[in-house]
Amino acid sequence: MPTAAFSPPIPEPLQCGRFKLSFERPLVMGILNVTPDSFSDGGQYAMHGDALRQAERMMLEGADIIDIGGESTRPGAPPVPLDEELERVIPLIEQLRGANVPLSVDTYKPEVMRRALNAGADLINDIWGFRMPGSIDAVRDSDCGLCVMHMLGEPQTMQLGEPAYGDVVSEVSEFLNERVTALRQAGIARERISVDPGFGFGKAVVEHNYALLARLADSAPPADPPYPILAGMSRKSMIGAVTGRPAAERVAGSVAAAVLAAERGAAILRVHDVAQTVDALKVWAALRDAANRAGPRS
Ligand code: 9MG
Repeated sequence: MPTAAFSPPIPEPLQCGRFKLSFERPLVMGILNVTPDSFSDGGQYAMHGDALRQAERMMLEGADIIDIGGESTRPGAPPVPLDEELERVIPLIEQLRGANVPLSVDTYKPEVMRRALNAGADLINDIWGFRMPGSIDAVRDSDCGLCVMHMLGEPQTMQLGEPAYGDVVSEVSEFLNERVTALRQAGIARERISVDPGFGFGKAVVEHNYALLARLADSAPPADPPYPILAGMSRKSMIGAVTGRPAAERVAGSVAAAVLAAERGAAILRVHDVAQTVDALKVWAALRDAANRAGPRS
């Protein structure tokens, strides 16, 4: 029996504001939390100067996208008022706009989306999957990329009870399909849309998150060519649960998860530890390319 060549299908390029992102190799999105209560940065980058230095470091380390967030999404984190979020995020977009890197903004608030796009953001990363009233309108008339994420419940309460699914993978896929259909019906081009199963957002820590990782491609809407999948597992509880380590010591586990997601078709990996993830993905891509050159083994 010949062994299949090692090649998850490559999605079409993603239209992303000033950029068109190709996925011949998985891209690395560096996390820039501009929040005093960030779950893994502990607020040390809350100052804009620190955040800028952190962004510059991630770019030097090979980040393909910078994801700027002004409100923590960790379970139980309190919502941030609109003005506060704008003050955290907009000056950073303005200052980073000159760098040749796509700028993503992690927000679900339509007003933040509008202001971020006016300031020069290239991608809107919405953990609410563009369900907030006005959010689709806020992005419709630009050419920004969108990341549509699955979440069960909301950040304040999502991990309080035991999240329940029949089959988590098919339910996430159905949800993302419904959201993508709503975006397409609103006139948003297919080439602007990426999808995300939302690791840690209303999922049982081990059972659901690892089922989604195991069948990552099936968690996306059925589509040919596939929508690019973004996977964010970096330093999350699903890594801590199996390694027994606190957030600051989850680098190796997070890098392993990123590689395993790339192998299962992830196009973008959202990570804290850019340098380590970039290196690991280079090794993975070299193996993939060698396996593909060799063709099927008999
Ligand atoms: C903001 N944020 C935190 N975790 C995330 C994840 O897994 N995916 C996306 N798209 N955004 C996330």
